[in-house]
Amino acid sequence: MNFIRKPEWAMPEREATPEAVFFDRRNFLMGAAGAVAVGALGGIASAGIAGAAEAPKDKTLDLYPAKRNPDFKLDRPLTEEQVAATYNNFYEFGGTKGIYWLSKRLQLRPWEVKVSGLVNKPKTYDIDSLIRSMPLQERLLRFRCVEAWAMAVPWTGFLIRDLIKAVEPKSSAKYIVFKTFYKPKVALGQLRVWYSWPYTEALTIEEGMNEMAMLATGVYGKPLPQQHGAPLRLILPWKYGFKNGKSIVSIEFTEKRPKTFWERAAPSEYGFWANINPAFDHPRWSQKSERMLGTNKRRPTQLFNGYGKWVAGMYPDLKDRKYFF
Ligand SMILES: Nc1nc2c(c(=O)[nH]1)N[C@H]1C(S)=C(S)[C@@H](COP(=O)(O)O)O[C@H]1N2
Ligand SMILES: [Mo]
Repeated sequence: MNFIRKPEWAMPEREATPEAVFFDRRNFLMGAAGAVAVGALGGIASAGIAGAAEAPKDKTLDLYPAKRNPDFKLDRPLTEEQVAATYNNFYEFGGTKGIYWLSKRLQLRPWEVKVSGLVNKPKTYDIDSLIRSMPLQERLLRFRCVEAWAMAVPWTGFLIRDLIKAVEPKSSAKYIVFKTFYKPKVALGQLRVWYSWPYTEALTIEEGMNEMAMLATGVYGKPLPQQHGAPLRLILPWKYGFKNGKSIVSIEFTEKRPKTFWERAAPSEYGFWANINPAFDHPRWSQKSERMLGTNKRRPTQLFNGYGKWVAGMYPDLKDRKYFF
């Protein structure tokens, strides 16, 4: 149910980032004092810390760096790895950009991805076998958040279409719904009850079959770090960043279009399609230009982030606002 709609920007900082108030970084991750503080909040101390000795290893390391696809040339320098890795949106871990250290609490193995719904071959994949069964490639791509910051990043991953083909959707399937993990003892942002966890994003099957639609497993020639949505996240570079759901555990084929996370949180500001278009401003700011992370250089926003050649044909009316927020 969606009866509490309280966007992040409407909250005092104290509510928006409870974890930052209760814990300092070192104590939270490592120290006994941190464990006591966490325990006081109610049993959270039992949550696993990433890197614990018993955690199984990533069995895909030999796949990186993957072969670069030369079709995707950038018109701007790559964003520095450290810059991209320390300025993130990942509300599961808090409402600020500096959550990379909190995200390290997420254990990446074992990890399963359940593919279900209207398909002939539903399957729950172990993440390592899933990644090993798909052809990986690297693409240098522009990435644009709806908040008007942007970056240019080398993502490694596979085409969603290769997974779609493997599970054989039934003709009644119209949408693909992607869900992030739900582990509020690890991701304390998920204790904020006014959001509809787990983070949910979705595409039409046609969008999922598009050449530009990827599931990323790596970045900068290595497996994804937690803050970028390890071990599996969407990369849809013609859409605003919030469509690029992170740390996916479920992929479901449905007939009905779901309500996505940001559509539920603020439906007048964030829609289902979320294609990038400088001609349609966000209700609270302009989308005409974007700020590159690292350099702060401003660049004009491009229709479909410059990927119209691949994706424009999927949207019948480029004058209709519904496709562009
Ligand atoms: N599960 C989940 N996925 C998410 C988000 C989130 O808060 N939770 N934020 C989105 C937004 S708004 C953006 S801009 C991108 C940021 O990706 P990055 O941190 O890898 O740059 O992740 C998207 N995917
Ligand atoms: Mo975003």
